[in-house]
Amino acid sequence: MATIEEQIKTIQTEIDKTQKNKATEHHVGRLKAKIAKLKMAREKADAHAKASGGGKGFEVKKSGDATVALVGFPSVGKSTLINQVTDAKSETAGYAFTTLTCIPGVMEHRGAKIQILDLPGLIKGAANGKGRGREILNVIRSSDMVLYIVDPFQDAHFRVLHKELELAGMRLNEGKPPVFISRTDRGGIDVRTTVEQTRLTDEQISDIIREFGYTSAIVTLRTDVSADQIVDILAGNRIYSKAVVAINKIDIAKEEQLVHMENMLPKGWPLMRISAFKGDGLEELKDFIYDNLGFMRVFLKPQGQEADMEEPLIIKDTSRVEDVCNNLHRDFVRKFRFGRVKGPSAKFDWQRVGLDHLLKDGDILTIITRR
Ligand SMILES: Nc1nc2c(ncn2[C@@H]2O[C@H](COP(=O)(O)OP(=O)(O)OP(=O)(O)O)[C@@H](O)[C@H]2O)c(=O)[nH]1
Ligand SMILES: [Mg+2]
Repeated sequence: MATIEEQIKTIQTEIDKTQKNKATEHHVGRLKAKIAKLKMAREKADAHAKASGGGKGFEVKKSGDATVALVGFPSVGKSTLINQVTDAKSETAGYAFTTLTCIPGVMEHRGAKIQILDLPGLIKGAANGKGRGREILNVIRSSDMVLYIVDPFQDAHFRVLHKELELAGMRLNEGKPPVFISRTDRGGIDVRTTVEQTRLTDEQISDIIREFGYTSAIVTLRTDVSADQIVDILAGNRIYSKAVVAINKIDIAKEEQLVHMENMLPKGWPLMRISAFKGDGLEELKDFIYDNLGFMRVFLKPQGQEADMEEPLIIKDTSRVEDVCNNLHRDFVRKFRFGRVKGPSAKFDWQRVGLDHLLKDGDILTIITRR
């Protein structure tokens, strides 16, 4: 009997051999569903081994307001970079696999403390465990943002790495597809859709769902669904996170090499050029990281006291007064009477606001509570 690993490999080889087009989408979707199911079984086995004192990962303690993982092939300059922008001291050298574990550093910028994780270089096959790939990918999965570091002389690297992250269940710069599947007791698989389905027939969609062991379910589609999206929803362990790219070593690259590299990257992704070694572009990179994490600063002014303009609260830039309350202490929401805001989100100074008021970067906020 083949091991889970071997079964996954056999199916993956078949997928890789199959030409991807409209006619094969359903077939490939079923194969991917089979892999997703095998991986779910593997995760269960892994969790069991861990609980009984088996494999050691190198998870790190999270700290700060957000965590960013450095992802790149060996020798692209990840450690050189973390040494420049954080307090970490990570070994660097001109040969591959210098870094062997996860090394955290903290970057303080615009009042935020951002944890950056230096990781061993990833290689092809990482998602199947090559070069401690599974441990590295687990750390990446639990970060808030991926910062790809690419070498301008290796134009094929990015695609290889991106594939490994995808195989590890990461969906970068994508939203969760609007597909809802709920198991029912009987009635078969009932597909309901609000938009025209051009890629798969109802029967093909049902086939893929049945691979997961469902015999009856209600499926609601609010998009022209792909086989991959159905598999993603049923696999359940997909991570939809943000990714940005820094092209390193610009000090030794020609303009046309940089442009060529940029053309190889997915359209519309946030992108920057740096030289970690020379220090070029690093202040801009700090802003770039901060901006893409989607933070804002809110200055708190306790009632009857001066506002604290030194240490703002760093929160998601979509936050409301209620989120600030939750961040401070759970009693704040329960005892909340009203807030007062001065700054970009206020119509006038010290506007009175409720829990659902949307805040903006640079606001000063006072929360008035009941005793
Ligand atoms: N010219 C130039 N060299 C760089 C730059 N950044 C890093 N290097 C060099 O590239 C080599 C590899 O750098 P590291 O920082 O060790 O690379 P890494 O990505 O951490 O490598 P692993 O730990 O093996 O995955 C070293 O010799 C660095 O000095 C850069 O911006 N310009
Ligand atoms: Mg390194």
